[in-house]
Amino acid sequence: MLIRKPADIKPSEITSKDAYFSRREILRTGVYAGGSLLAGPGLAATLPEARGAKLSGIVPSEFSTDEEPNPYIDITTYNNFWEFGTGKSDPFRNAQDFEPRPWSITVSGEAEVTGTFDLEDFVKPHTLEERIYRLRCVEAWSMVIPWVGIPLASIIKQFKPLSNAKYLRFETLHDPERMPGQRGRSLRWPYVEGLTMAEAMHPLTIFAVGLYGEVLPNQNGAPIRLIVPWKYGFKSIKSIVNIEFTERQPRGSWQRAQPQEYGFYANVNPNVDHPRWSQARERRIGSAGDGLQSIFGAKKQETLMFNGYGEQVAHLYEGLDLRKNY
Ligand SMILES: Nc1nc2c(c(=O)[nH]1)N[C@H]1C(S)=C(S)[C@@H](COP(=O)(O)O)O[C@H]1N2
Ligand SMILES: [Mo]
Repeated sequence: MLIRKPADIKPSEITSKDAYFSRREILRTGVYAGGSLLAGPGLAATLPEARGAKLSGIVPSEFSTDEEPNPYIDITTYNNFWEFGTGKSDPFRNAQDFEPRPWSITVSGEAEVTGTFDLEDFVKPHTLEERIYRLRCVEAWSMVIPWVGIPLASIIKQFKPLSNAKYLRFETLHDPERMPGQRGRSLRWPYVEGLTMAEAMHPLTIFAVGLYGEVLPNQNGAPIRLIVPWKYGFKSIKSIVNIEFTERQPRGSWQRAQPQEYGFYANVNPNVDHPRWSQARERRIGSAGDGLQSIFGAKKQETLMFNGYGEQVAHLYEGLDLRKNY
């Protein structure tokens, strides 16, 4: 597929959600009514290499929100990915030449099974699911994104973590030749993030490999990234090459850069302000109805505790002071 620049995207594509969602209905009935179309659990996930290639065998998820997803153009042109620049339109512009293949992932640390795996082998034993999630950035904007991914729990189980594996630590690719933002010192590279094992095993946590039913675009973290929908967006680390099972709490890149502002947990919490701004409300990108990612016109809405996923995740933090553990 040709690289899509905003000028090449037809207005019909920008509002092509109708077409997209009727395709989803087909998927849905294919899975649940047709039954035999998909093999169900154990269906081998395949990841085509071509940009924008359609993913097949996607199963819908009970965890999807029924809110209207942002258009493809918002999700793929308004990004945060400092490896490709610090501006919101930099990743779209600077990640086009990035070649996310071949790709391998190294699993190390406190687990029975460790080693380096080709991406294809890493995802193959799993079933692809569509997960429509809210993404709430710490900078008080949000979007609704139809990811395609794999529950992280099913990936983790394959590696048989040992009982002293208390956390997972993730690293993004470090390759300044391929990631121009890494030639400067905007952050310490590689980008690092971490989760507790309970957070990583939670059914809402996924590794995303696609969006809108297609292979993940480079600017969104190709070929594989974390999605933790109840946490601020910075926890959802992109373009992962290393996964470590560890006993010690990992320190994330933002936590290291600004520990007074960014903590390990980073749960979305409207009651705990960032030292420099309120977290009580957020702007839904594009919601002003005037087309492209206008953060300025976007309507403000209340931010929900745990980004609206409290019923599913609040128990993970019982007894924890969320003011101290921000
Ligand atoms: N490696 C890496 N991962 C990253 C970032 C980054 O700069 N580098 N930015 C984070 C932040 S702050 C957000 S809000 C989300 C944005 O994801 P999106 O661009 O797909 O919407 O990615 C997160 N993952
Ligand atoms: Mo963010």
